Amino acid sequence: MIVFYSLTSATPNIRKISMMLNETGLPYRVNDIHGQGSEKFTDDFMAISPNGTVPAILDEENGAVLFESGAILHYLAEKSGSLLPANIKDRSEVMKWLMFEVSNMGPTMGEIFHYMVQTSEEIGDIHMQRYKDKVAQFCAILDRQLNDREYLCGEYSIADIALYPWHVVLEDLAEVNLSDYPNLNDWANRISKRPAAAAKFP
Ligand SMILES: N[C@@H](CCC(=O)N[C@@H](CS)C(=O)NCC(=O)O)C(=O)O
Repeated sequence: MIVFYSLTSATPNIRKISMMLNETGLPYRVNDIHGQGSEKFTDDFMAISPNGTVPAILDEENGAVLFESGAILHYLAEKSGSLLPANIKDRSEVMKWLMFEVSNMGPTMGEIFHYMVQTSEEIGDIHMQRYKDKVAQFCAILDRQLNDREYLCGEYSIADIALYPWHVVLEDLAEVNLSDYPNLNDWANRISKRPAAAAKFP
């Protein structure tokens, strides 16, 4: 059984893992760590996730402990034998786009989310505009990648799962004009029809 450390509110990083668990059908149970801030920095949780972030997982079958959504997606793909190609060239392609998402879209949208939703601290317009410009740049790159593909790497994979929950909030948080990115929109519509994407959290 996989123990899925999560929060009651389904943030995009958390949704990536609930989507993946639902896609693979791996048995899991949710351990809700009850909110943000000091509450979740217990010794037990910090031993699981030293950066104090969710999502995190524990695989009770073999004792594997993972934090960082990209590493968790990779682990669940390996464990289930799905959504990651066996061939090294195709597999590297998926890992490349997964890394692109977790080191660019995730952190930049995370900053926007923090300043717009989680804190009343003011951030100067120049900083917020920089984040929004970066998100627009990522959208343009992704839209080009999807020009002649149904999914980021051809077949549906963990690279798509890492991106989809951010796409859902692009317009509201980063004021992205979704109609500027038609390939990205078609891609999101395709994924939205998958039962695992439509399922209520978790
Ligand atoms: N790079 C991490 C980011 C995880 C992250 O920022 N999680 C948020 C919730 S979506 C969190 O736990 N924030 C609380 C904090 O940073 O203290 C990942 O991809 O898993």
